[in-house]
Amino acid sequence: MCTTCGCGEGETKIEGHALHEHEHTHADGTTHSHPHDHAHAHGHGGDHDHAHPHPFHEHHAYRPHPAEHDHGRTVRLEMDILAKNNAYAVQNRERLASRGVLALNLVSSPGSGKTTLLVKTIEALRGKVPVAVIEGDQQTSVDAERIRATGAPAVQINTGKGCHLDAHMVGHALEQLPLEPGGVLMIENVGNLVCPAAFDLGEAGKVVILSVTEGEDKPLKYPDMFRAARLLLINKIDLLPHVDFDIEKAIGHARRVNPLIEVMRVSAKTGEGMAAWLAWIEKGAAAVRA
Ligand SMILES: Nc1nc2c(ncn2[C@@H]2O[C@H](COP(=O)(O)OP(=O)(O)OP(=O)(O)O)[C@@H](O)[C@H]2O)c(=O)[nH]1
Ligand SMILES: [Zn+2]
Ligand SMILES: [Zn+2]
Repeated sequence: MCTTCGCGEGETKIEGHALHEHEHTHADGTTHSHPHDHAHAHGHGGDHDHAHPHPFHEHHAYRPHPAEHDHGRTVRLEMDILAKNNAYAVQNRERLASRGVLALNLVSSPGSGKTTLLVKTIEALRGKVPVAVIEGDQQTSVDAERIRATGAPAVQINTGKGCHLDAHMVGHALEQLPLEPGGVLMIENVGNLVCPAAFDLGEAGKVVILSVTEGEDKPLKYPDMFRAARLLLINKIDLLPHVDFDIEKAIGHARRVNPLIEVMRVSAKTGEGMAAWLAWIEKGAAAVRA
């Protein structure tokens, strides 16, 4: 996981502002402010560790090889980070449930077509299901602008060096988004099939997007992600005649790591297969509203 990959917790920005630049209040009423980011527990459960002047990750970023680590310590740090994340995920999930909002976490490699798919999805659901979007990217707000052009509200999270969204960032982004009852929150994660698998954001489900230009062995190479996902969307099927992608083999590989995964074939470009995806979303939103 990312305790060894050098990603930085201290560089997160939401709509251009550092995560803890301002005083803010969490869903459970905890209020705090920090002049700069550091690893801390926010008092949920009482285990503050403000002793760290900078992110855990920075301690590791310049080590030449993970084998130099004390492995017991690495495992403890990972468990600590995930335990804190999971506490925030619980808060996010309660908040979304209380508003009757279905949240989906879209994960994939870079360039699989997530933003294009989101734009087309929002346009198709217009007038039926309100959609709000959290956009995760390392540096730019290009994707959030593409979403806002559809008229849907979007908040951009920039993770800097960070390779995934975590539940704390998503909780703060939620403070800035209108969440309509019966609506859908789409979270476009950072393009990365590794780290986002480990972080529960409080979503109802992860949707993994694999495009036909990527190779059918991805599910075997990144099994954690395909195991964590509820639905596999195979995108860019309009390109199938032009690429060496065995779609049945890809589905077989996905089912080998996750026998329960649902699979849909779509083209965000031509609209082929989109009806099944839209129906799946509407069914999910109705179930949350009920
Ligand atoms: N042929 C084809 N191209 C597609 C399809 N969906 C997306 N694309 C193209 O794929 C490229 C990447 O699409 P994006 O929507 O930006 O992908 P993304 O997953 O949001 O990318 P990152 O946010 O950078 O990870 C663009 O050139 C899209 O036009 C599709 O169904 N068919
Ligand atoms: Zn995108
Ligand atoms: Zn906070």
